[in-house]
Amino acid sequence: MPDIQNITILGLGYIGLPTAALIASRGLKVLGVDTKEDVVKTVASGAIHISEPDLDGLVAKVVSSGALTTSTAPRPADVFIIAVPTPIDEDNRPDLSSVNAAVDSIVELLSPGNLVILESTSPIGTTEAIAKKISDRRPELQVGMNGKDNSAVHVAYCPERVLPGQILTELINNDRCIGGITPSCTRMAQRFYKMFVRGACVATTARAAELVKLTENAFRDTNIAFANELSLICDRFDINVWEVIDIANRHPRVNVLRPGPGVGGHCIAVDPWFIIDSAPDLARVMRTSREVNTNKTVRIIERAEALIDDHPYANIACCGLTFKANIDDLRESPAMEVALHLATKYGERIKVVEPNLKRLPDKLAKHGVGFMTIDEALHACEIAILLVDHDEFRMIPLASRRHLDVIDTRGIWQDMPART
Ligand code: SAJ
Repeated sequence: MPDIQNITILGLGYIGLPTAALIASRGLKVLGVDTKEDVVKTVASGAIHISEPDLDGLVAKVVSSGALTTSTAPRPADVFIIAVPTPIDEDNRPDLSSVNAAVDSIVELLSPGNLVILESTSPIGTTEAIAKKISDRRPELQVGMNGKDNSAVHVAYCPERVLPGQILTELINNDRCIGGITPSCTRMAQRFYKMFVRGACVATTARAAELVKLTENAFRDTNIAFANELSLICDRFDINVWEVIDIANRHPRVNVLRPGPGVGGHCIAVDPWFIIDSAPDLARVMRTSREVNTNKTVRIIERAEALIDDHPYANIACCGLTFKANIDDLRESPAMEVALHLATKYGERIKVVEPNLKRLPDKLAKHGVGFMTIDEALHACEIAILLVDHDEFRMIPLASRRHLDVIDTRGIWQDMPART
């Protein structure tokens, strides 16, 4: 294998930046590229623009040692990693414009011996489409498109699988799934990841690797949809859903996830659509799961409105805004959706508590809602809508919240009368 010294990473977001910092800390020279100038400047100064435990110290270290540099434009390298966003549009169809722009930006820089890796979550066939794009523009590189396994430039897919909040540990320890467009592409990518990954680097094809990533998140979405559906059934029969799940999960082959106010974040609420879009006639469970999870947010809003309308003079604490516990990320957050809806309808009666944000998001502030600590809200409010299971909320003793009428969407205040 050619000597690997220089890595160019396209995209300095939640995955690209930690990956860049980790690789740089292993003695390789890394250029981090982002189209946003403010991101490039922030990282160049040794700071970070996202919140992730321990990332600030690592970035500061590798920037000050010169191992990580940044730019808005890529430069020639031995390995190119594409870690750009792949969102869905209003019709729930994958938007690959950032991946295509990233490939366009490197295609003229490629030289024999290079390895191009896609890490972004992508529909089946994307890695092959990248290889074809490179092959069309640079036919002399023989990018695995001739049926022979003799590419001069290797192309592979290796999806990121890390959990926000634990990214640095999981980047090192999780198993990776690596699929090249030819077997030698797979082998070269495996050797590269082995330079910094402790987990197994499991080999497969590019298409299978793309579907593995989508499968992981679609499976979790479906399991959560099952839990959310169960929570509605339990409500109808006045049964405590948390108790049902806890006891059912004592069965050695059952593992139901937890109901909540819906599914948020940029992955689980989005990725199933990549499969549904590719095979709409077959992906029936996945589509229904998406609908069940989206509808759960609507049901929580309806329940909250019914409770609030029964108490016309009460103040209401909306506890939590982020898409899950102990992070500051609001992307696709169902908690935010509930709070926004209630803010629009009840204005200053709504008091938002979000210990992971320094200030109230503008779209809530414009409705005149309050922004409080949990202690202030416990004094000011008679109703609490618990939307995120932050540690700060788990720690509140029963005595401090006994006076509240509560809708607990996360099941962390189960010592109170059930009202999930
Ligand atoms: N949620 C529930 N009930 C549960 C678990 C989660 O309602 O029992 C909700 C959370 O509150 C949140 C959403 O689901 O709103 C997603 O949270 P998450 O912690 O399940 O996952 P993410 O989106 O933070 O990260 C996922 C992970 N995928 C899997 O666990 C299969 C992570 O490993 C992926 O790398 C990441 O997506 C990604 O980037 O694709």
